[in-house]
Amino acid sequence: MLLPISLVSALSGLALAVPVLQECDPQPGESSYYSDYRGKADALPANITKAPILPTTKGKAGADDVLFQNLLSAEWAIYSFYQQGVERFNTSAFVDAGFPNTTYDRISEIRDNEAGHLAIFQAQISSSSTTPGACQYEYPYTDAASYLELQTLLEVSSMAFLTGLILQASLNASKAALLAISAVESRHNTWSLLDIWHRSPFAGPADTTFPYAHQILETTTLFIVPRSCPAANPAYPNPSQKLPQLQLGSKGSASLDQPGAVLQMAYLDPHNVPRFQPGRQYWLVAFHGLANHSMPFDVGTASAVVPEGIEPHKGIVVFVVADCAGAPTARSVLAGPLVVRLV
Ligand SMILES: *[C@@H]1O[C@H](CO)[C@@H](O)[C@H](O)[C@H]1NC(C)=O
Ligand SMILES: *[C@@H]1O[C@H](CO)[C@@H](O)[C@H](O)[C@H]1NC(C)=O
Ligand SMILES: *[C@@H]1O[C@H](CO)[C@@H](O)[C@H](O)[C@H]1NC(C)=O
Ligand SMILES: *[C@@H]1O[C@H](CO)[C@@H](O)[C@H](O)[C@H]1NC(C)=O
Ligand SMILES: CC(=O)N[C@H]1CO[C@H](CO)[C@@H](O)[C@@H]1O
Repeated sequence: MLLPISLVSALSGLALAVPVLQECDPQPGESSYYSDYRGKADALPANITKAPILPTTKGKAGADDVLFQNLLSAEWAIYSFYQQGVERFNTSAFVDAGFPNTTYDRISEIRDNEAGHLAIFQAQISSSSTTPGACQYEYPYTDAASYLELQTLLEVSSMAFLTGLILQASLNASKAALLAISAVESRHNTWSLLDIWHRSPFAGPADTTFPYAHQILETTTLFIVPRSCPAANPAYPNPSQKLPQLQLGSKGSASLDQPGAVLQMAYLDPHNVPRFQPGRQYWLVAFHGLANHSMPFDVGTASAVVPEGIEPHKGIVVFVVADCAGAPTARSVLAGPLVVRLV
């Protein structure tokens, strides 16, 4: 389909607004490189370095430098997930596991898009701040199917932290960049939901917003090989609350569209659990769409009762344990977040 001229010029205007990288590098939005490269080797042009870039000026840090340091550190993990998939699998690996013959090509293209995100985020960090480099990452997939399951979860989770980062951004340009990136992540998960899993690609009228993006980013540190990050990297995430992580307990699959059913949580690390005060009320807070629902949390059994009002089967729910209904501050969160995809 041909686009009307005015829309085409609006789109090329957007592309021109992308900050200038090194002179010879492909520019995201001005080059097909970040969509069309199909090599097995890293999709990083020579000048996009995996190493941290130290500050070259002493001025004041950019208003959103910390935000983009956090996001770039997360992006290294996501990019690496796709690069590992491109290296490990091929077209027949996915076909043999029962997936469409376009799967490997799509994974390669998403890998290229993620390389473009690296370039975009590197360019957003001012020369007065360190640009974080790559660590080594290990993911818990074992075969083509479990790889694609994790792919879907990573993409749907990215919506929840990108909307959270928009709440923290100072510059309007940063907000627009984050929205543009989240629209692309959303297309990635639309593809996998529809083509790979034959599910509805929709998330209801609004995706889920969760205000404490650094808490979701912290869950990605599980994939970092211990002590593999460059020493010069800034702390990640920043801030870091090192919260106990949640998972669904053995009875946790109680569907959220059954008000009154028991929702069972468990702690990922039995040695890192919240310290609850006797006699105090705690809450399991479920963020869904633009709203949140607070359920009294039984600290003894780590369970709560499913509330009314969660739209069944659509999008994601982000659960946290909080010491205050509605988890109104980052400090009120005592465990989580746990991102659950509704199917
Ligand atoms: C995919 O990889 C397998 C195992 O390495 C190999 O046997 C097969 O020929 C490859 N298929 C294609 C289409 O390259
Ligand atoms: C891929 O699969 C589609 C149907 O699912 C088929 O029409 C097409 O020929 C296949 N392409 C290749 C290259 O095998
Ligand atoms: C952001 O946009 C708002 C609304 O257009 C405008 O009032 C404000 O000055 C902008 N802020 C910056 C930092 O450009
Ligand atoms: C959760 O919802 C309550 C009531 O609508 C609201 O006051 C509170 O700010 C919300 N929590 C967050 C973290 O947005
Ligand atoms: C500034 C810089 O390092 N530029 C290099 C970018 O990469 C090309 C080749 O990929 C080199 O020729 C440039 O010198």
